[in-house]
Amino acid sequence: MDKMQWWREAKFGMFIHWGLYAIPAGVWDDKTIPGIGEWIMFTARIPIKEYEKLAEQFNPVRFNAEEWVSIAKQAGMRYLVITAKHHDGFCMFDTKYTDYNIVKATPFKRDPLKELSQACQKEGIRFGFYYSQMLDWHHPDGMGNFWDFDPAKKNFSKYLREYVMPQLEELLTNYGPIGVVWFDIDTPTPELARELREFVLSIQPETIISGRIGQNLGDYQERGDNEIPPTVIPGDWETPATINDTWGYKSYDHNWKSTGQLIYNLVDIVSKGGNYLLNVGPTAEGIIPEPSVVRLKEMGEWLWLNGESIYGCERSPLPLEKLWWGKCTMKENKIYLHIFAWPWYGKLEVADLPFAIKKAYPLLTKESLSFKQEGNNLTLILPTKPIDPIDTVIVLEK
Ligand code: H79
Repeated sequence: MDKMQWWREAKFGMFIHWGLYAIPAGVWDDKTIPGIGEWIMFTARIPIKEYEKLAEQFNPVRFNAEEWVSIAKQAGMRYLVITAKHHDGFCMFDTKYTDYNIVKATPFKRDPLKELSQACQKEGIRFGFYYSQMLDWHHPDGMGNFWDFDPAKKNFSKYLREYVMPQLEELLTNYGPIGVVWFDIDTPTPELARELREFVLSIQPETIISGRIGQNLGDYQERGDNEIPPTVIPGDWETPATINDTWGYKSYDHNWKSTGQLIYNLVDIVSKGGNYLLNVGPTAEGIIPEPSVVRLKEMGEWLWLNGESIYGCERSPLPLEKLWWGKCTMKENKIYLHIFAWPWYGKLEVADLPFAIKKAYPLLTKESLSFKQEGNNLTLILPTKPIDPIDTVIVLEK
């Protein structure tokens, strides 16, 4: 069976950005640092010797893997990807290749990836990890840190072969089946990218590798951060996205997208053939911010009732640019019309239908709607008011 099958059906995953940057949470030396929270070391040019000290304070005693996984599950998410090592180089897992890790350098001493991988396995959520293979601001041979190291003296292939690959081996050996390895920022040469890919697959051949391994060697295409393409896209692809404007926790970022917007984004992405990897940035105490939890729960409630029109669905058979009222997904003999803007005059015209319709009904009530089809054009009589306040799904059956 195709190793992409589960991923294609899943559609919705949880991204988790968690690391030392959750402690400053966007503030350094009493100054608010602009931009995304996990980049604070770079943006504020914090010397390694200073940033390292955060580890001594990192003690997220309220972290509970089962709680996080149950938040993902209740949201209707089918896979989870957590930062094992972000650009700051701090390892959120136990590793023998550096002491700069959560087990050896913090009072916490626990391995959250171990606990999360086990909780995921128990709940039937696919577990994956993010690993920054290109940027590492702590390793002398990793890329990106020009304020502590001389970039001209870096030996990147040595870092990749003698540090990144051994760590990947640990991650691919000690945490059970790995659904996804999420690389970020393209590996600089085709040779190194190929070596990296083959190394991962030599340990777990079923693991899916993100497009940002670079050089067109990923198993699917990764879109830009928060980028939803304007049209239907062929092949497997994913949009990684934030709920507010940061990945790593920032104490003062309150720019939360509404639940309606998040459901719209999910449907939009699925209608174009992609997956939605939606991020949460837990605090230094180990808590997923409440505004995120509330929105995920509301998404889950919608998905609980309307999931049939999302999971395992194919891209829209109708030209999306003509659907002023919403989006469209499809599965087997059914077309799902996702109506976000309710036609006030109680009638919907749908053009370009690929087949003759035998039945039409709202997914929530299953009560037949009357319709008339002439050729590829359908006129559908709608209830006077939407049934779901965000997205009422109408099923058209062949
Ligand atoms: O992990 C998340 C981001 O940290 C990572 N990808 C997602 C999934 C990412 N890596 N690089 N980028 C995002 C591009 C970063 C651009 C910026 Fe900046 C960082 C904009 C603001 C801070 C550096 C400083 C570049 C411009 C200013």
